[in-house]
Amino acid sequence: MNGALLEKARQWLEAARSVAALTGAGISAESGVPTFRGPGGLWRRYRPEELATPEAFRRDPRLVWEWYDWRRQRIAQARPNAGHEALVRLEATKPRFTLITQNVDGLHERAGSRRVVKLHGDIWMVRCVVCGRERRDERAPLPELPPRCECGGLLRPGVVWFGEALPPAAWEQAEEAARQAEVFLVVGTSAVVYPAAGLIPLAQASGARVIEVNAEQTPYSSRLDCSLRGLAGEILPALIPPAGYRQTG
Ligand code: BV8
Ligand code: ZN
Repeated sequence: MNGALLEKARQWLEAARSVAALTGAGISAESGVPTFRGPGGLWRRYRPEELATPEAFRRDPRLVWEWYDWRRQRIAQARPNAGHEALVRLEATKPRFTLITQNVDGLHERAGSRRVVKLHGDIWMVRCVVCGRERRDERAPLPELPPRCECGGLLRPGVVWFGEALPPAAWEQAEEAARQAEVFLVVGTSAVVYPAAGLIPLAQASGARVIEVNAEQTPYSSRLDCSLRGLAGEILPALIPPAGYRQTG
C-alpha cells in the first residue's frame, strides 16, 4: 500500500470539517459477516439479486427467510471490527459527520456510531405484510420460518429489496450529506447497486475529495482522488488513528 497516498488521505480527512462516509458489506467482512458479491458471499447456489426481491419472497417466503435467518445468526455472532471503531472516532472529531450505510447488520450502531443513515433498512426489523406492523425481533435463530404476525399475516425482513424504493427520509439525508461533504469516504462497497452508488459521483460533482478504501478495484476507483487498496480493518485505523497516537515520520 502506498504510504504517501495514505498520508495525503489522512491529512485531507484531518483538515475537513464536513465529512460523510458511505459503507458497504466490505466493512463487515473482517467481522465474519459474508459479503454479497465476494468469494464467501454466495449462499448455497443463489445470488442476492435472486433472493432479495419481493417476487422471491412471494414465491417462496420460507427460502428467503432461511437466507435471512442464516445471515441473522452470522451477524449475532459477529462483533464490530477496527474499521467500524475508526468511523466512531471520526464522528467524534467532526463538527459535521454523517455515516451512510448500505449494510443492514447494525454493526455501526453496535460499535457506537450515532449519526447512521441506513439506506437499505435493518435485518433486525420485521414487518407484517398484512397489517404493516413493524417491530424489532433479535431472535437468532427464529423459532419458526417464515415468522408470523399476531394478526396471522406473514412477517418480512425490514430491509429494502431490489425493485423497492429506499426510505425517502434516509435517501434525502444521504444526498444532503454527500452534497455538503468536503471529504467523502467510500468503504467496502462494490459500487454497483443504485441509487446508493450514485452518491459517489454526486459527492465528487459537489466538490468533495473522494477517498475509497477497498480490497479490490471498483468501477469508480480510477476516477477518484484517492483509492486505497487494502482491508478496511487495517486502513481505516491508519487513516483515523486513535487519539494521542503519535504519527511516526
Ligand atoms: C430501486 C438489502 C427503484 C437487503 C440490498 C436492472 C433490473 C432491476 C433493477 C435494476 C436494474 N438496474 C439497476 C437496478 C436498480 C437496482 C440495482 O442497483 N441493481 C444492481 C444489482 C444493478 N436497485 C434497486 O432495485 C434499488 N431500488 O432502484 O428502486 C424504485 C424507485 C421508486 C419506486 C419504486 C422503485 C434497491 C437496492 C437495494 C437492494 N437491497 N440489500 C439485504 O441486505 O438483504 S442491496 C445489497 O447490495 C446490500 O444492501 C449491499 O449493501 C448492496 C451493495 O453491496 P455491497 O455492500 O457493495 O457489498 P458487495 O458484496 O457487493 O461488495 C463488497 C465490497 O467490499 C467489494 O468491493 C469488496 O472488494 C470489498 N471488500 C471485501 N472485504 C473487504 C472489502 N473492502 C475492504 N475491506 C475488506 N475487508
Ligand atoms: Zn399483522
